[in-house]
Amino acid sequence: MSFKTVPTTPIAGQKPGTSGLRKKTAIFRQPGYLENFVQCIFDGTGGATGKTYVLGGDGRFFNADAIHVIIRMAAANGAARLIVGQDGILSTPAVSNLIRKYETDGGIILSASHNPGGEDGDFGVKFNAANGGPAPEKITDAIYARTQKITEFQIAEASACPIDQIGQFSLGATQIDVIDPVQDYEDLMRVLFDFAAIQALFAGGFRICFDAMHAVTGPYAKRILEGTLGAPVGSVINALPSPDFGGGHPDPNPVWAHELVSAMSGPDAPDFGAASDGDGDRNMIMGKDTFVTPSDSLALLTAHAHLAPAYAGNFTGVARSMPTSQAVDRVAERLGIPCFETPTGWKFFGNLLDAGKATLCGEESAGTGSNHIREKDGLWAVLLWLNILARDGRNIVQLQKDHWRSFGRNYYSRHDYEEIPTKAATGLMTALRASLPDLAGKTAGGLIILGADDFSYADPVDGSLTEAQGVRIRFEGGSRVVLRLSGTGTQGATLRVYLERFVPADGDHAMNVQDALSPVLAAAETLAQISHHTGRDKADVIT
Ligand code: VG1
Ligand code: CO
Repeated sequence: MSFKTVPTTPIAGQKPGTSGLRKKTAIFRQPGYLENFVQCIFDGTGGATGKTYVLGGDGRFFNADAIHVIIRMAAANGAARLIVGQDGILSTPAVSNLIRKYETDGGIILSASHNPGGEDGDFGVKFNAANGGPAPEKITDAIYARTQKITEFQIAEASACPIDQIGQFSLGATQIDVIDPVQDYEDLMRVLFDFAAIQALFAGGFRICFDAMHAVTGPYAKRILEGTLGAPVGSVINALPSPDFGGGHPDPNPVWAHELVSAMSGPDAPDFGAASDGDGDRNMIMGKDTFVTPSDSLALLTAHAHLAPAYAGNFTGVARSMPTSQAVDRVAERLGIPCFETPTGWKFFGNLLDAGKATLCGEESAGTGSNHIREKDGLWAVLLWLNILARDGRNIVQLQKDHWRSFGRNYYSRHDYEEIPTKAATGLMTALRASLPDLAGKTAGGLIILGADDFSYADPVDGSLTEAQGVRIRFEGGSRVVLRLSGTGTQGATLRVYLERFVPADGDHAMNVQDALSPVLAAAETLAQISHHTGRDKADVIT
């Protein structure tokens, strides 16, 4: 085995987005594409010499090939040790846990998360820092700067590495530990939650349907839900990770997780339904014939987290991404704890969690998590819900109704306009931004505008400023619309329009969600001229 230095030249467009570098799989498979980016991760973080990394991915097409390339590159760059999931499998939250537990220098996650996989799908690489969280902007900026200057990469000439066997091997001076992907994660969950109460819940006949969407959470959910906690065999569906996620779109929302939605409807539906995404960091929660919006889930979890051992008497604050509904703000206010509002993307929660300012965090896109790691965590959210249901005694549908009766309901929906021409999307945002200063006091769609701005975030811990994170327009009565462009797509641009309407505690909580939001959508259309810019008269995906 020998190491070689391969001359290369910069490749345009290797700029990490909301969550790592995401491109079409075919682009990642071009000679040198992955190698360039991985070398820049090492170079942009002070080199790999003597360092330890966690390495794994969500099992999508090209996962195993990429793992082999990265092992050979880490060895050639002088890394001391790699911790690799068996068969190259690790969920994003499992990686975050391993980085923290074994105090490594960081981790590399191969995933394009909720984006479809396969030869014609998407691939991605995320770098997580030593705190277990997604690299903050100053690190991703340094990595990107390197991609524009790179001249060579280092790689070992080695035959296939035995990552299918749990155990240890070495490549040059680098030690590679191939581990069981689930065990350390399960050990952590056991400490956080009242497993005995959840076991008793299942023993009493409680039924769950967990849709792993042919993605990475399958092995985790099978082992923990059906194995340790005693849910009936068959409770976890689509449990085998497949390279193209069974041809589906591993995005846990009512549109893509339709198999779960139909399982949860009708008189014989299970008591609780959940789904997770490609890399296991997101969750979707359902009751019988009921979808719990991620924003409501965050609010409900915050209100009841004290029923889980990890959060009893130990709750300092909560944080949500800006487009996430303001339901959790009301809970935080009543609990007398701070509520932080951050830009979209989990990397912005890291400092708040490290500083002990936030205990729970969440995003409207079905990401929920806590200070137990530095990523959102799909199965964790399911277990927290189960812990709450086991200890509270009410069912999820009743809990949600009671919550609205107490706090009011934030009707909420996201409308996505996908794969629109980039020029049209930026044209819409530019025109909208230009109109903001004059909006206050005007009326749109029958709603009076209280104020409008382009969200910028000053990190309360390190003071870093992140600007132009999306336009928010506030209306009288607590309604709101937010517009921003996605940072995870790989083709054209995706416009996300987030609609929210508040109905007080004594109001009507039983309206059809889209009907309830139609005045807010009308206002968004008037203010942003969506159909004019996009040429579409409605969204492609409504969740
Ligand atoms: C989307 C979501 C965002 C999430 C991000 C990564 O980003 O809106 O809330 O953090 O995906 O999720 P965007 O820029 O497309 O709106 V995933 O599960 O990559 O890890
Ligand atoms: Co994800």
